[in-house]
This record gives sequence, C-alpha cells and structure tokens, in this order.
Amino acid sequence: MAALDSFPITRKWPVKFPDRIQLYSLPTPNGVKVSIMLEETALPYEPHLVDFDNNDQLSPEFLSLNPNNKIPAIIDPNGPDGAPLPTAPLPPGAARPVVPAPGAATGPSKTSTGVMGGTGPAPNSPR
Ligand SMILES: N[C@@H](CCC(=O)N[C@@H](CS)C(=O)NCC(=O)O)C(=O)O
Repeated sequence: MAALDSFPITRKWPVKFPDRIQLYSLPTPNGVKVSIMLEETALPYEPHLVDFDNNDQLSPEFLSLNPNNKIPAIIDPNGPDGAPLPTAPLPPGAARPVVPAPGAATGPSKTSTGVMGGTGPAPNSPR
C-alpha cells in the first residue's frame, strides 16, 4: 500500500482512510462519472471536495496530482505501480483498467480522467 503522505495533495486534503481510493472531485457532469463508477463497483473510497469557487483545482497541491487542473482525479493506494497515466492518448489496447483485477494490485497508482473521459461536459453545462 502506498504511503499517501508522499502525495503533496494530501497536505491540503488530509487522508482519514489510507487504505481507500482517494477521490478528488466536485459534482459536475464529469465529476460524478468516477463517483458513480465507485458506487456501482462498491470500491471503498474517500471523497474530497475540490471547490471551484476557491479555485482548488488550480492549487499547487491539486496540480501535483493532475497538472491538467481537471477533476475528477484519484489516488489508488492499492494500485499497480504508482505511475500516473500519460497525458497523451494511449494506443489501442495499452490502457490498463481503472479497476484492477482481484489480486493484481501491488502498489499505488494515481490518475485523472483527463485521458480516459471521452465525453465532455453536458451541452450548456456551466462547468
Ligand atoms: N475529460 C475529462 C474532463 C474533466 C473536466 O473537464 N473537468 C472539469 C469540470 S467538469 C474541470 O475540472 N474544470 C476545471 C478547470 O478547467 O479549471 C472527463 O471527461 O472527465
């Protein structure tokens, strides 16, 4: 399991449950995508509110996890390798699953949906 205190984002959003996926998000159309997946797969997670009114997505702590300043972003302390996903599109077949197969997880991983989300905000969405 990852030492989450090695992630600068945890200084702004303290971790209460270090064994759980850390979710940094806000209930926008894009923000709820990962929440819905986590709820539907029943994966334990700890949500952290990224408040756009305070420009939290532009804070150094948030940018340390996702330089793209976009929610949602996650840290999986039980993820496979601790490496962030690349910011360029992945070649077909190269993407690893967001939800690792049982027993496959050996270390931390962090990612955002910046390269995975194919669908942007709903038309006329304010954010
Ligand atoms: N491709 C991403 C896009 C995520 C995205 O656009 N997030 C927006 C909110 S819905 C965001 O974080 N905006 C903050 C900003 O641009 O400062 C996805 O589909 O989840």
